[in-house]
Amino acid sequence: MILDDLVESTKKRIADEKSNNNIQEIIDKFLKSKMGFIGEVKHASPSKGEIVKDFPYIQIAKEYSNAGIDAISVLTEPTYFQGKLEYLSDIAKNVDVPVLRKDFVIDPYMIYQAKFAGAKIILLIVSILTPEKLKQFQNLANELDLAAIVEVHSTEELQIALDSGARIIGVNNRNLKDFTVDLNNSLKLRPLVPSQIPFIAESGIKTVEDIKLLKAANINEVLIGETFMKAEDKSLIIREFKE
Ligand code: IGP
Repeated sequence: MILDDLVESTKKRIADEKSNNNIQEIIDKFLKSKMGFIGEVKHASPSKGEIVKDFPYIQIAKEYSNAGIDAISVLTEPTYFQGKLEYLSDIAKNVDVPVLRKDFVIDPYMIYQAKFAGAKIILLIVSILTPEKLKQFQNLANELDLAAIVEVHSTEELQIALDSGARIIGVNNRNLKDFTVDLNNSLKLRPLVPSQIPFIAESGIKTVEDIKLLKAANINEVLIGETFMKAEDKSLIIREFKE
């Protein structure tokens, strides 16, 4: 029967689209990096307003990619960050490195959207989700073969993240309530994360000294937005930070 055949071939087609061992590849890449970089494509932010006037986002993503970074984070939140999902889909089509949907994921729909737009990674922020939703969203991400960075800001949130089965941890050095930034937040939480879980330090990273400090603390990846966005020559600053 043609219909049976169609169901079988559709099953296979969808299974192939959903999964290609992406999560494990990303985890392995992050663990191997000592230390790697995630560059962020961000037009504006609530703490800084408009960060750059010109926003040739595909060009910026290509510069990051050519400079050998491990992933590209793309803000898709429109109101405070002037982001768009379209930026992400355009970038994903134009670079080979994995793209992260940076947004305030509160609905499973946003995870399907990310997958469909070509993202390989999503961000899940512990402080805006219940522990149940956090688990549910990670299950969905696992099913779609999307890596999830679970973002925390405190020891308590880190515990919730680890209990929920997080496979990648991001520590935000910026307090999302008052926007203060403290790199010590990453240094303090680093020893509490098992070594098989990639540890990403996020926000407020500006200087070679910052990089040295985080590298010495055994951090796998740093996520940098503003400093890279403002740099005239992105390959130069990334080279300096890599040394
Ligand atoms: C980048 P910075 O200070 O380098 O521009 O920060 C990134 O960490 C920051 O944009 C960020 C963020 C978030 C934005 C971290 N977590 C959650 C929106 C939502």
